Amino acid sequence: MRNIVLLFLLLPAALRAEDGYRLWLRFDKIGDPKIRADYDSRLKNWYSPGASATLDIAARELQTGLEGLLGHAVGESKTAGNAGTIVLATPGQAPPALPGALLARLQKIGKEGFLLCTVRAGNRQFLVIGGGSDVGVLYGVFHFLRLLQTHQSITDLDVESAPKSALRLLNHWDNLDRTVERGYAGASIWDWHRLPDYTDPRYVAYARANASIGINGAALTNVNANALVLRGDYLEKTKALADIFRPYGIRVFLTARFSAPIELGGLPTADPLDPAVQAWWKNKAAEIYGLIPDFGGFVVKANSEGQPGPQHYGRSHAEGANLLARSLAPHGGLVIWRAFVYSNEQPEDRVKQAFSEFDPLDGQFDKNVLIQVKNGPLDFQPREPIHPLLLAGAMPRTPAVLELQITQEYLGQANHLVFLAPMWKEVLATGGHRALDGFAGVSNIGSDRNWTGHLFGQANWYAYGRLAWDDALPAEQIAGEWTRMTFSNDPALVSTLVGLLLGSHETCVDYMAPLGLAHLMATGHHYGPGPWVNDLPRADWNPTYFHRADSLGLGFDRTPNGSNAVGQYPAPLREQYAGRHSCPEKYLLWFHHVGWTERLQSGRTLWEELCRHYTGGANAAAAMRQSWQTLQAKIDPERFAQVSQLLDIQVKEARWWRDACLSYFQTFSKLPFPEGMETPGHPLEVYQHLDYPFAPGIRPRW
Ligand code: GCW
Repeated sequence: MRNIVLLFLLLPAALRAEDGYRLWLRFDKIGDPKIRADYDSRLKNWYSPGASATLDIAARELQTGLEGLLGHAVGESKTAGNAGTIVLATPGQAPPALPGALLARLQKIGKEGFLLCTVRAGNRQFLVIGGGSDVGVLYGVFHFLRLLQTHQSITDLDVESAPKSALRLLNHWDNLDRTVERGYAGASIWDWHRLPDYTDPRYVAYARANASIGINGAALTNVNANALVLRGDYLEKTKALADIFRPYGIRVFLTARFSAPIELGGLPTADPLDPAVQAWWKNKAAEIYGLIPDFGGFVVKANSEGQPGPQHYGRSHAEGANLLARSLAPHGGLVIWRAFVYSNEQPEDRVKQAFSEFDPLDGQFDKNVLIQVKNGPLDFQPREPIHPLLLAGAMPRTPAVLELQITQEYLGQANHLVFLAPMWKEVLATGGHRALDGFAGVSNIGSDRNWTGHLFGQANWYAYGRLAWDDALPAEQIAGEWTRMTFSNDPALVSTLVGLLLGSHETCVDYMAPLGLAHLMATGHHYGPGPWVNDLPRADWNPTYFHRADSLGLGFDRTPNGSNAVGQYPAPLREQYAGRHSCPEKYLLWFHHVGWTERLQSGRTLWEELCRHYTGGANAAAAMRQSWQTLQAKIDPERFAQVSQLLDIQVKEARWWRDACLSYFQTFSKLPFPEGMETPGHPLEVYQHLDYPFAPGIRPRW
């Protein structure tokens, strides 16, 4: 047996099965002898000042990371100032060898911040990984290892970094039965049935991966919530997870079902003004904090898509949020209240409803309430303009969390390679957005061996963490880091994959919903095109409500002549979006109804441009596959094959989206395809009758 283990360890990394489980935390021996020799000469051993669970993890990560990358043992040093020692330090546990100026910087850096610094003392040189606290050291270690993994120079290192937002959360839409709403990577990783006694080793791997990119909180359960998770036995299960995550700097949040006092407490009402309801939440909060002293708080979806909420009792969102906030406040907990609300009974344009509902409530929320706002005003579509609640001036007295969707519900799910950092950067780069108090990312993690279903889904998890830490990071840098850590530093591979990643979002927009179109997908599972759907019980669930195709043209008029959704934007965006010619073409049909033969900037008509975008997208998907194929010799067979097969699906489905949407829109435009352009493979009815009853990720029934 021992021989087999030894044999495995001696096998070159390339020959081991590469199933993606290790994510970007791969510490295989650096191939380039020059780079390795340079690191070798500077990194002899490590010193840790003290004992805490977090510092122990940091030291262990540092040691195993270095041993892997350098290919030999790297031991612990009992003293801090020797040449080549990597010194871990916090303000409270700084060894005497640490220069005073460095200590002063550490004291100012904030709990989660870190400092990587080369120190020269006489003719000795050592390296400090300092943190504002123990978890800062852990973040510093992961960042340092990232520098080595990506072959950066560590001569005269001086890197200082601290997160801009205090809340960097994952939101899992995981149900207690282990199904995952909008999950495409297998079952939920939370094995509720066997918790708390059995703790899957994956929980540690999960916490470690998140810590490596600075994620510091997780809401474990679906916002379409089940009250059961607040029952005593489930709280014990949550406690087991919280205990595992704590040393990694991760706090646990739960989703609170507004009607829990009825369902769990047996009360006749969940009215926020009812004293018995208030007492129930107070006791529940005390029970939770008795088990989990650092519990983060509640994430709440209320009065939205059938979820219970304060409006059932004639109360406002503020009254509802404050009910929970007051139960958590004595313990330091937060209420993260989602602004994703819309109602069919409301005749108002759906994209206006969240702003209309929430903006007037500014100033009415308790201090420990934050509003969680999706990046766009509709619903995680392939492209949306920024949500007006995220712009400066909106709700200035209410802290805001930006909600991004990592799981690709509307972007090809786990079948398409779509790198989301460029899309998120579009929102973050919109002029005049407000300061963000936190980030929430709807997770794409599941029980699949490679965590995210599509190997490249890992890039979106990674990018989310990096951007939540520092939203100024360029998408290109993030793509480069991920590629180098996940595959290799081979220059041709890096430039090919970075190019492929950076172009993939625009490609997907082109083949799904170009020029500002949105919500064209099929019903329920949201998989594939369904622009023709117009028979759903709620008007604003129908694609036809959103694209407004008719014999004259295409697009939703949201100017003052139409729904005036532009009126929710401050100047100068308001005027820019309202003007037919000043509106960026990527948002054109979101804000304007444009005639089929009207000319766009290119001089071509809308119909021609639409055909060109859809066709260009389908062609670009084929080009993505081609560029992946050029890398075959540089990538291990397992990962190469998985991605190749999924790219085949993507190419096929890009074509499907193009053909289905263009065939359908042609029934309105009544115009021929531009000269030389291929026509759809099938008549429209064929696309309309495709049916995917078991597509994954559908919302379960309660
Ligand atoms: O994107 C839509 C999804 C729903 C989801 C909802 C929300 C959790 O289709 O599945 O419900 O948004 O964000 O609440």
